[in-house]
Amino acid sequence: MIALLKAPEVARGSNTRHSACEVFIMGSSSGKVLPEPSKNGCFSLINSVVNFRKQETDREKCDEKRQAWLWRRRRSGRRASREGVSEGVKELVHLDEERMRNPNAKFRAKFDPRVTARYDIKALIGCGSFSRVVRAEHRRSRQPFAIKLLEVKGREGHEACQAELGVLRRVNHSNVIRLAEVFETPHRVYLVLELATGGELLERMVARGTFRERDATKALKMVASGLCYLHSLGVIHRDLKPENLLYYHPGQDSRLIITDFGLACWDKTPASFQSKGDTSVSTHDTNCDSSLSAVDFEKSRQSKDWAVRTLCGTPEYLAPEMLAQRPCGSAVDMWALGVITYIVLSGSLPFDQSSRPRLFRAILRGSFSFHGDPWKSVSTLAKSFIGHLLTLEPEHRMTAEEALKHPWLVSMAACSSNKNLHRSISRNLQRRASRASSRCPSSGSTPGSRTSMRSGSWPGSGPQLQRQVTVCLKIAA
Ligand code: PIT
Repeated sequence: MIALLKAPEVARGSNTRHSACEVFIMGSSSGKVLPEPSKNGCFSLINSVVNFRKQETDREKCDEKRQAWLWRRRRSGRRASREGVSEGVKELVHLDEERMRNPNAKFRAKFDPRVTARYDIKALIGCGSFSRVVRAEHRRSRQPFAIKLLEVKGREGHEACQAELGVLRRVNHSNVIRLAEVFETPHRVYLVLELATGGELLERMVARGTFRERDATKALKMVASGLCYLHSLGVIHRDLKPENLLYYHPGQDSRLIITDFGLACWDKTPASFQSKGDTSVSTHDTNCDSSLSAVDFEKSRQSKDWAVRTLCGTPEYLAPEMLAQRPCGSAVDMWALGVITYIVLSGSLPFDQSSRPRLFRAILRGSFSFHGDPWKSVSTLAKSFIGHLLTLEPEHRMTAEEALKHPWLVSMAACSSNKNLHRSISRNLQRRASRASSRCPSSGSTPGSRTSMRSGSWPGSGPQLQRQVTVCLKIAA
């Protein structure tokens, strides 16, 4: 039986969680992209790693002190200007007010001068508790990039960050976010990533006037392609959801990119050893067994409470083997792909119970249905695709390679229904969003959602969309 427990805050770098409701909310990373096309659309892999370990602690501390000093001066300055005090102080106040007028200055200050020497920080495009994503421009080439800033706290934070970096440094595929450069300091890591400006998967679906099965296959083929590549390397994403799928540019022909590797790890299940051989994965230190990261494992070991384990992910997308604490491999991503396909075709979730225990029971039973609108208009082939992904036993679940060979994807739904599903999908998405906001009106999202630009729903994006948040749960076995 699974019980959700309240537990103390667990720091883990980019994915640091805050206790809220019955779960820990993770400051998951990436952000909504403003629709600004890249100038030349090309991406060059710089692949350099800049490490300024030494003097950095001092520099960061110094920066923080300077900020605090400025803040104090601002307050005393305001008082001074009211009381007509010295010109010097007034100048400081002026500088500071300038900073207030320019909100970018606040997050710009978080960037190491060596980063800003190379990149012009343009705007904040995403924000989590311990990470921020900004749009930046390489000063010399004028090429646009996204820079993810990770606040790294303690040894655990470092380990988690290194795991994320380890994955990002290895990947190079058109449907997976590419890392260009890394700047490391003892307390911060700056990931320079390719800039995706085309918006998230559901956001784009809703923005269109039409959406047919063929459109769904186009998107899902790209996701399956990215997954096939990741799984061939032995990488498991573990937090696949529409919010982590970004279009590279706003055009119709844009590729779709898998982002956010904050929970990614290396596959160490026996099946992966058999297919890839020990050597390909043995050099990596992150353990995926029972869906516990090395850090989580260490935490639960230290807590001496072996009956309680931490599980990270987005509840609605968690595979049954994760909940059952069985060994988890790349099949967990395929389950998530099944959930995504279901949403893309209907605007609703296959497992959508209002309480987490009920939700988890439904997932463990694998009980979902194709009832309601618009399932009558959806082809049997599309339902077969979903059915092969939402299969309880991971060994029987379709792999990414098999998904790419499924007739629904291969034919691009040529023999499927040509009905426009857009209206039903938008209506279902909207219904879900308003249900969630009435449950938790302040956040506009599910109870306990993280406060970030990406949580809740997007203002001004037509129908309001509901986001599922990444959480860490303590589960009692
Ligand atoms: C973009 C635009 C954007 C977010 C991102 C990239 C974030 C990417 C990302 C986040 C991660 C990670 C790898 C990539 O591990 O809005 O171009 O946590």
